Amino acid sequence: MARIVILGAGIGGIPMALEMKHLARKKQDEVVLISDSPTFHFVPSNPWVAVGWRKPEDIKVELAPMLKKRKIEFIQQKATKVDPANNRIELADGSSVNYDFLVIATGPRLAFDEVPGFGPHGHTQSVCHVDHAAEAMEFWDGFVKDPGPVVVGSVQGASCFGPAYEYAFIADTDLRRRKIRDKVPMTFVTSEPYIGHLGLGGVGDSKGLLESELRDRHIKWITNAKVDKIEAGKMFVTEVDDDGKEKKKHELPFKHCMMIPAFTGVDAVRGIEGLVNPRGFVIVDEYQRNPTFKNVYSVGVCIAIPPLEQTPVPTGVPKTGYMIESMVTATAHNIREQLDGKEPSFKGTWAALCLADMGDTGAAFIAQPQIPPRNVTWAKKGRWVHLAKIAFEKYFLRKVRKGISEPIYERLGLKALGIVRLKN
Ligand code: FAD
Ligand code: DCQ
Repeated sequence: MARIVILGAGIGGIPMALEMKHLARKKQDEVVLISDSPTFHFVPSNPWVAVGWRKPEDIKVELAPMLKKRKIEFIQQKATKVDPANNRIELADGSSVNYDFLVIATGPRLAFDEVPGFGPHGHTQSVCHVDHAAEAMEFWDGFVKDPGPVVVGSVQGASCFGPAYEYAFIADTDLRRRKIRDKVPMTFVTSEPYIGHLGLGGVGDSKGLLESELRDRHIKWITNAKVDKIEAGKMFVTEVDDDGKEKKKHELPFKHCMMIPAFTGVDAVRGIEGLVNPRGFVIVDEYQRNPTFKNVYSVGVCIAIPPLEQTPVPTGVPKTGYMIESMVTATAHNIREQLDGKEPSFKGTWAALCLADMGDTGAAFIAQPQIPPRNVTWAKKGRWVHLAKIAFEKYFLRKVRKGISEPIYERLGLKALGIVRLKN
């Protein structure tokens, strides 16, 4: 018998637990899920929460009942230390959990500390966690009564650019609906070398598409931007040229600011030799397995992926939902192979497929493989994307509530587009 432990119950961890349960040997294996939160959160909806289009409860799912039904053991505790040399995880209550296989799916630590004055404990709002988005919503309530300049974007070292664009367009849409957009000068500040780079060297004509959208909505932008510090109501930015040399200093006044931080791995894994890189991201091979500890796998934002190109201001590669699902499916199959005494052979396609909301419209991006030149590259704008994203939100939340590991139509729909999760 084997004890398979999944650490983290987010976009990666929940499908991981469900697919693993489905693929594990029915009588012999047990699947255990550890999370510091009693609820799942649909992170992609956080920007909607931040402007009050969703309530936090709308995008949360209570985990215990579903996991009980699926016979997955749930330990609601924060992991304080992963100890891969001893196949053990230490928990915040002082207890520990042993495993035969571990899947690390903790998502990111949000590195607000890397810029003075940055983050919910400093002078800016955040949409990276539902609790931050809930705070941002309260702030927004006050802001719309007394509006002023807004700064939105992503700082140096960020890898998750989509939500910054989404939030800018959603905030713009909300302000127009309230007929106060004219009182709000907006500036988009990003570490990307150009608008629409997205950490991916662009996807289709994402540069043209997003520049045009920013222009249409009168949102100014600064690219190649490094945020030096943030004070109450003021951001200090150094814009660099293509060689990384200082081009211009900006002082941007704001009444409201939301910037995406850089990510690192979580504290429970940081500094463990052989398991993680210097930023604390879990090192995995093409089978999602750690090369040093061969019973440890990792999926989601917490894995190490090298940047696809060096940019004048550091940026990282995004890890999006579909990519994460492909890592999950490969991992579940590979652990099953190890259970059967074989070597892992499944590789995720890591296809980047993403629906970005813009409030009243949206943009869909498909990139496969991630690094250009690509076999599939596509970016399109339309109201259907806004509607598709709402549909996907409902679908994913239902999947988590019911504990569905993978309905067949999900595969069928995407196969038609030439997108599959596993490489053959
Ligand atoms: P998470 O979903 O963050 O899950 C990690 C889980 O681990 C959490 O439940 C956390 O509580 C738990 N955890 C962490 N540390 C511990 C610990 N020490 N002990 C126990 N539990 C722990 N991708 C898309 O494809 N489409 C989108 O539209 C999209 N929108 C996004 C919007 C935002 C604002 C952000 C930040 C990201 C977005 N992404 C999107 C990217 C990506 O899909 C999400 O970041 C996704 O949540 C990543 O999934 P994950 O499982 O790696 O991490
Ligand atoms: O997991 C996903 C996710 O959550 C993190 C998203 O954020 C909203 C996504 O956009 C995934 C998988 C996606 C991509 C969803 C694309 C669905 C497209 C369906 C198209 C069907 C065509 C017939």
